[in-house]
Amino acid sequence: MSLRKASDLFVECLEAEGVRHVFGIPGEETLDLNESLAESSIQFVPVRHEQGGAYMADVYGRLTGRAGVCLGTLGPGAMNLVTAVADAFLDRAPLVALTGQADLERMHKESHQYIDVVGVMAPITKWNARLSDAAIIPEVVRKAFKVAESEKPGATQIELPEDIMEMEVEGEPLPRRRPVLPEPSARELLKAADIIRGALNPVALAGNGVVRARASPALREFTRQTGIPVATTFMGKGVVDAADSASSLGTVGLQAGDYKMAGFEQADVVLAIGYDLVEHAPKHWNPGKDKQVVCIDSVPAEIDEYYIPEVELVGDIYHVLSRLGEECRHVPHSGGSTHLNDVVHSYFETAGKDGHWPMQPPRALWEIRRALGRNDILVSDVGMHKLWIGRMFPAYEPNTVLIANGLAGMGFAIPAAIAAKLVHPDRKVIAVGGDGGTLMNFQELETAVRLKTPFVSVIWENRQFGSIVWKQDKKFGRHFGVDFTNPDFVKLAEAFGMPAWRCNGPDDFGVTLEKALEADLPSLVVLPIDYSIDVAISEELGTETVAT
Ligand SMILES: Cc1ncc(C[n+]2csc(CCOP(=O)(O)OP(=O)(O)O)c2C)c(N)n1
Repeated sequence: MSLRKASDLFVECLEAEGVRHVFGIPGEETLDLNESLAESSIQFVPVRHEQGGAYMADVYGRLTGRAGVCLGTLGPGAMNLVTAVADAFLDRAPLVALTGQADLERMHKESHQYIDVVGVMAPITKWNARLSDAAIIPEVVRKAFKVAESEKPGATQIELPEDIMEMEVEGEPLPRRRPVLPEPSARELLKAADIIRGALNPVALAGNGVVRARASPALREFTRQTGIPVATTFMGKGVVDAADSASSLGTVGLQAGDYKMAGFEQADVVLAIGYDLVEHAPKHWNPGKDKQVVCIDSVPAEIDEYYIPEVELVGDIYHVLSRLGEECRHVPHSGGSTHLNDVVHSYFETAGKDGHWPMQPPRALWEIRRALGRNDILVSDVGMHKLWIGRMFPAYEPNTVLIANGLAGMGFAIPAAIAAKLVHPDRKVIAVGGDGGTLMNFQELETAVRLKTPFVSVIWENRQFGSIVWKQDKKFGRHFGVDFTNPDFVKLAEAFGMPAWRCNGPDDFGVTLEKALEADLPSLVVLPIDYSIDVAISEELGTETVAT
C-alpha cells in the first residue's frame, strides 16, 4: 500500500465503483478532489447549476442501475443540489452526492459558507456521512454506493472536509459486491398462488420496481400464463406493451376514476408489483379496504391502512414473478376492464387529424409517438403536460418514458434528457416541458451543446403554470398568480448555439420534429399549446386526485 493524497484514494474508490461521470460544479473547498479527478478515468462534467448536475446523476442512475454521481461545493453548492437529491430519494434512483466542506477545525463556530450540510441532507438521503478521517475513505465510499444501489435505491451523500482531502493516507478501494435480495419461502408463494387461483376478478398494478428489477419480460410472461391484465403507474409505463390490449389496462394514477375504469372497483384481488406508494396512494384504488392484496416487491410493504397485503413476496421481482407464474398456470378468472384504455386511446388515435391551433395535447403526443421508435425515449417535465403524457402516451418498453413522479419537481426534463443521451447515444430523445418548468433548468442546454448530446427540447407554450391554472379554476372558478411572459425561446436557444424552431400551424410540428431529430446538436421546438380540452376529458373520466 502506498502513501498518497486522500483525494487520490477517494477517486480510486470511485473508479472501483465503475463511476464514468461526475456531474457538478467545483468550489474552493473541492480543489483537491477536482485535481485528482483530472488525473482519473472519470469524466468530470461541469454543469451550469448543481441542481442540473444532480438530475443528470439521478437519471444516469435510473437508466443504468448504478449510482450516478454529482458534486457541489460546501454551503451554496450543496444547497443547490437539494431538490434533485430529494427527487432521487423519492423516485428511488441510485445517486451519490459529493459535497465539499470547510476544514474540520472551523465547523464548530460561525464560519464563512459553513452550513450543516449533513444535517440538511439527512432527511432526503438513505444514508449520509462526513468523511471525518481519511482512513475511512474506502468504507465510506463502498457504503455510499451499496446503500444507494440496494433496494429500494435512492440518494446517499458524502461530505468531504477540505483538510481531510489533502491529507496523506494509505488504503485500497474495497471490492464491489452485488446487492443481496431475500427470497420468499415456498409457503408464502403457495399462499399467494392460492389467493390468485381463487380470485374472481384479479388485476395487477405494476410500478417502478418492475422497471428497476428489469423484470418486464417476467411480468409479460406472467400475464400471458395467467391471463391477469396489468395497469401501470406513471413510472411503470412500458413494463407491459401498451399496444398489447389483452395484457395492458393502461396507465393509472391521475385520478381515482382511472382505477374504476380499469376494473379495480370489481377486483377482489390486486397484485401490487413493484408498486411505490409515493406515486399515488392506495386509497384511490382500495377505498373500501376490501381488496385482497398480494404484494410482490423487493422490500416489505409500507404501512398504509388502505394497503394491508394478505401475503408479501419479498425478493427479486423477476425471479418471484417467474416462480409465481409456474404456480399459477391455471387461473380460472381474470379481471380488469378495457374502458380506460378505450376512452384514452380513442382520443389518441383520432388526434392525428385534429386541426386545432394552438395544438391540443393528444395531437402533440400523437406526433411525438410517430417520430419516435419503440426504444426511443420521451422525458417529461412536471405540469399539465406530464399528466397528459403519463396517461395517454403509449409506451412499449420500460424506461422509454421518464417521469419524475415521487417528488415531481419542475425542471427535471432537460438535465434528464442529457443523461438519457449519455447512457443511450444511439436512441432518439425528446424532452417535453411547459414554459414554466423548462426555464427552471434551461441553462443546462449549454451543457448539452458542449457535450454534443443531441436531443429535442419541446416547449408546450401557454404562458401560464398550466396545471395550477387548471386546479385553481376547478376549486375557485378563477385563477391567480399563474400568468407570465416568455423570452423568445427560439432566439434564446440560438444564443446557446442550437437550432430552434417555432411551430406556426398544426402541420408544422411533425415536420419540425423530424428535422430536429436529424440534427447532431441539441435543438429546441416551441409548440403553442391549448389545454382547454382537458376539462372535458376529466369530466368524462372523474375527478382528479393527483398532485402534479
Ligand atoms: C420545483 C417545483 N415548483 C413548483 C411546483 C408546483 N407545480 C407543479 S406543476 C406547476 C406548473 C407547471 O407549469 P409549466 O411548466 O408551464 O407546465 P404546464 O402545467 O403549463 O404544462 C407548478 C408550479 C413543482 N412541482 N415543482
